[in-house]
Amino acid sequence: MTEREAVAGMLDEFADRLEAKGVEYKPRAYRNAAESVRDTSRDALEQPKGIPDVGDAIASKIDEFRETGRVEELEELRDETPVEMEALTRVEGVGPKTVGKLYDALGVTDLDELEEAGRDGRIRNVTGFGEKTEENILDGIPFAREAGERTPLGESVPRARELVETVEGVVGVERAVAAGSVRRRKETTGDIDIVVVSDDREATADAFADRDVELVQKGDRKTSFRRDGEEVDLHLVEEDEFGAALQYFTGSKKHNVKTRDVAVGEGLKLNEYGVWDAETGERVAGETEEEVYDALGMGYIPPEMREDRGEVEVARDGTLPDLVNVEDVRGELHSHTSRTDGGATLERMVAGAEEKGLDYLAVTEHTEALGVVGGLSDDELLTLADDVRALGEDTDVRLFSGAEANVLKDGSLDVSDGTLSQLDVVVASVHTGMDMAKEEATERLVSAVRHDGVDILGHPSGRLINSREGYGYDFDAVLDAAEDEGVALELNANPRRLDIRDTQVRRCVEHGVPVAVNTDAHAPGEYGYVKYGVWTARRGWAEVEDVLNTRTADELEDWLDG
Ligand code: DGT
Ligand code: CA
Ligand code: CA
Ligand code: ZN
Repeated sequence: MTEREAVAGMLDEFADRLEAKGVEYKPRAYRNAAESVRDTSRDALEQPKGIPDVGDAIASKIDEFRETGRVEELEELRDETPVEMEALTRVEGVGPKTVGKLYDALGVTDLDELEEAGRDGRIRNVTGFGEKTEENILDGIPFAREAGERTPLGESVPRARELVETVEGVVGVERAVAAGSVRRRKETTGDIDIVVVSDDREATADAFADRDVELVQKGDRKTSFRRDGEEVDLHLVEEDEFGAALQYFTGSKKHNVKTRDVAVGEGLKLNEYGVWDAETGERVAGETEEEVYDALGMGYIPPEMREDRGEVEVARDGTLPDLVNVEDVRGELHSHTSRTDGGATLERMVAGAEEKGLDYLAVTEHTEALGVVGGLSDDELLTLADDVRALGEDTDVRLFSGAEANVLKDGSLDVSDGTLSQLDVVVASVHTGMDMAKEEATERLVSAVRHDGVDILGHPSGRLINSREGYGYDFDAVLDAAEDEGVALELNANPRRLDIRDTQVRRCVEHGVPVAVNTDAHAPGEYGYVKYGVWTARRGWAEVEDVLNTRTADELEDWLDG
């Protein structure tokens, strides 16, 4: 965890615990501060008062946290309401307020006690709860339990990067590379695997045993420890084994089984140390991954594809796709500003896009039905569009006006056709009334896609990784409609969403339905989410032409007009 994440996590916990006590306004302030801290530069923490949304009170808590590793007032809040906040709020429909109420009424502190209270029918008797709520809570517990065991990629990637840097500084270490599911960019990861080349494996392992970590296992081939509740496996190898080890520990297990079968078929032996001729015992590869795949008669398979979903077969045929890269994405088609729930003004969002080197940016604000975030009326949307056009005169970024229209329960949109026709980019998304049956959800999404004004269907499933399962829907029906209508499906790149998911990208690629890799940025720092989207697109075998926003601004304009 970076220091910024740790500080932001502390502020979020503060917000949750204040909210659980029924405190008003303050939680919002802590949450805004947490968002700003995530968005700021590393050095800004030295002077927290200079960070947007951080006032005196919050600044002094940040100082206290950085000096002592704890915050007294937060400790008091934890003592007062000794609940496992993080675990409990993972249950769909259970927020900090609910946690506070259930603790006060029933003394519920963790998932087991929550389940027991539900089974005993005690939740329905708490004021403000009922039988239906109790049932929903019970339904959500298994998902919440499972979610606790895996870390979202958005957290494990920065963590792995930081760990690799640390490992590189340990005695004997010549090289360290993250492997496993982190390297394959799977949406959630179980633990972090790092392949470490060391010229003194014992000294390297010893050095870790001496560190301030919870050691799980120490050996000269593998050393494991826990840090911040997460397990890290260091796989210690020799320089000439590096490629074979990286290939093996990147996995997936199923991919490895497949590659080993291929090796056997070729009269070879493959393991984490290298590739050998099965008959003569002569070593034929091992130093690099490329060499390993080459020895097996395959082109280099990108880590994101290694899931045994046909990649070994196409690699043998020489027909591996040429996957899209982060640098191929030219622009952003889904963004927000402080006119609704964004954290930055339109001007700052545009300046941020320019700094990021984007060729184009669509400003797609929330619309009226999203009352909670102050969604814009038709008139306000048109004013925004005028402002966007005016700003466009003074910037190198091609600006597109737009909206993220709400798909209402009956599948209609909360913006008039006349208004939509005056906007360049229309994303349609479901934000409310998500408690619906599969057929209902499918019909709702299909009608949105069939709407004349819509260009992109936003975060189709509504899921939030590890916290909301999302409504189920018939993906193929939506895909067919999108194909008919020439509508793109969004791959929301926010690492909390990654929606559509990798396997659905693959279906889009097969059907020629364009995928829009959108960050849904609510602050300039979030343009950086694009990498998570591109990685997920790569897991779905997407090439440059499969991703809508790899097009030039002119090409995109043609697509929008077509
Ligand atoms: P995770 O940690 O659950 O997100 O998933 P992975 O893929 O990182 O799995 P992990 O950490 O258990 O092991 C890392 C890699 O090591 C895995 O992707 C493939 C390789 N590996 C581990 N155990 C086995 C095994 O029993 N057979 C084979 N063929 N490979 C294995
Ligand atoms: Ca792993
Ligand atoms: Ca592992
Ligand atoms: Zn949005």
